[in-house]
Amino acid sequence: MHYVTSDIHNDNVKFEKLLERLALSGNDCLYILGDLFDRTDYNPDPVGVYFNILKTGNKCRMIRGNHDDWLARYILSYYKTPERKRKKLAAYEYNTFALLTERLTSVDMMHLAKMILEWPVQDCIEIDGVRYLLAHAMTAHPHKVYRDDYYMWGEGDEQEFLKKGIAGYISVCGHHNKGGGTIWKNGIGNVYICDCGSGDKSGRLGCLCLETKEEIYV
Ligand SMILES: [Mn+2]
Repeated sequence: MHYVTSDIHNDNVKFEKLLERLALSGNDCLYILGDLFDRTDYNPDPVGVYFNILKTGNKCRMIRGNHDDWLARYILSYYKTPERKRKKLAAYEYNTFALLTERLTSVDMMHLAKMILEWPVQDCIEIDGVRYLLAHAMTAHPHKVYRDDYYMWGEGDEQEFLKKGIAGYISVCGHHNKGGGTIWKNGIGNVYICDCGSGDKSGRLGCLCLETKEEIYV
């Protein structure tokens, strides 16, 4: 089976619960549509999230979100700055960077940053003859190429996208908790928004099975 989740936002407790629930085996695959990091201020565990994606190997496929991109670029700029000058750098906006440096070496930090920047901003897959576009905030037709921010931030006409999607494809995104804790779907069933507010105390981590359209929440 192919599953999609998004916007974990440092909540490794929910992420582990989801991995236990899915018990990925054989050819199963979980697509994580970005924003694995930042935001959560209750039990934030970015190291746990990172180790879990390493542990699952190619069973988890990541798409880059705006928060992941920020974090990776901050890490790169931090370690490229000579040690004596680092104190002068503006602090990272979220507690993720500080929490990571408590447990990871500079080599691990650079590995994480480079790994994040290799995550694509859009993926196109076909399952049982149905084509899917996966991106953090907004998808685009594969023949069109936009800059990364389009996919990570949703720089296009959002209302038009949510209403019509991309013809010939089912688009699955995250970025906004549009369904208020439930996976949102548009009227013609070709756009799904999976962000269910993980990272907020009252939020959930939502997961959609692409074959069955079953919705799983933890
Ligand atoms: Mn986002």
